[in-house]
Amino acid sequence: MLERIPSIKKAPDEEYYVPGHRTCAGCGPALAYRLTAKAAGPNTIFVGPTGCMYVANTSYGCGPWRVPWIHAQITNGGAVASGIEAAFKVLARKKKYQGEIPHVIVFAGDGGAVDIGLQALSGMIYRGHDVLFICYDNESYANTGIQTSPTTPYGAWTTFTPSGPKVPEGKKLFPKDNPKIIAHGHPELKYVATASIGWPVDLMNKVRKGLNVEGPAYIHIQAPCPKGWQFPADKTIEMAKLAVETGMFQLYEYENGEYKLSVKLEKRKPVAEYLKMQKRFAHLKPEHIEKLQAFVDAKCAEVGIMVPAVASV
Ligand SMILES: Cc1ncc(C[n+]2csc(CCOP(=O)(O)OP(=O)(O)O)c2C)c(N)n1
Ligand code: SF4
Repeated sequence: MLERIPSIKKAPDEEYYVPGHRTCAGCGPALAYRLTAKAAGPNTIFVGPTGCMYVANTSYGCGPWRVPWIHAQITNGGAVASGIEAAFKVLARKKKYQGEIPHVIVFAGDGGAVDIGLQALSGMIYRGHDVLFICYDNESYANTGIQTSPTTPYGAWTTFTPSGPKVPEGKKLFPKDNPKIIAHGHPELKYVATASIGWPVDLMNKVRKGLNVEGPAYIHIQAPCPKGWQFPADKTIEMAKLAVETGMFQLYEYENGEYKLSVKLEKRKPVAEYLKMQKRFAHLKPEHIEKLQAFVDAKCAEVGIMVPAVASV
């Protein structure tokens, strides 16, 4: 049983994701990995589907994990983790393995969780494997040079959604809401939460809760990407906080059919305050921003964030 972490002061000192990796300066997903590894501790196996948190961390021929890690295809993180979990179970049953059963954690990008990897994720949860599946959401296919994924926001520039005369907003589609897709229709699922690197203690506690349940858990972590979103490397945490404060990303746990909000907002900031900090939204016109604001208002209402968006002066 992993204990609740009451504060930053009481957070474990030990690092299981150590210095030395070719991630960008200010990389949000790298911080998400560090916090996840810290919360999970030594008895852990990581599964890394292809993406920045595989390629950037292991370039070249090395890796920053103090615990076992295995590469998976971007298509099959959930299936590889299922196999590892099943192998430990059967070896223990046959008395060929006597140690403690390790935590198995998939650390997948949004492509590897929400798009190309969704089928294997759903299958893993359906079969009830005791695995924590984490999506680190940097809102694009980043490692391949920033292409649109289903979590890329409406209106965001990517190399697959450039703004032009025919499509002035860049990306026309609104994002897929994976925590809610996973939360429904999977009877074996034990825990769903969203988290943000802007709230590290909350994030680590959700990781621990997800590992403590017996059965599958899914945590969707928003992790800003300075390269893809085009903001300065020292603004990553500010961006993570603004995402939550504007309601662009909602922080909650979903258990027994109910949303429990993790952060109490007195008011929301308008999405425009978030968009103007990132060059990926620089081409947006007022009508696009209005459309995005209406979408965010509806998303917030869905989970019970009822406070209005009020401009800060
Ligand atoms: C089956 C398959 N299709 C495409 C690729 C090419 N590819 C390598 S990394 C990557 C991007 C992964 O995106 P995501 O999962 O969001 O992680 P990120 O790079 O953003 O961290 C892609 C498409 C691949 N490796 N395998
Ligand atoms: S492109 Fe984004 S996710 Fe990838 S290493 Fe750089 S900051 Fe991190």
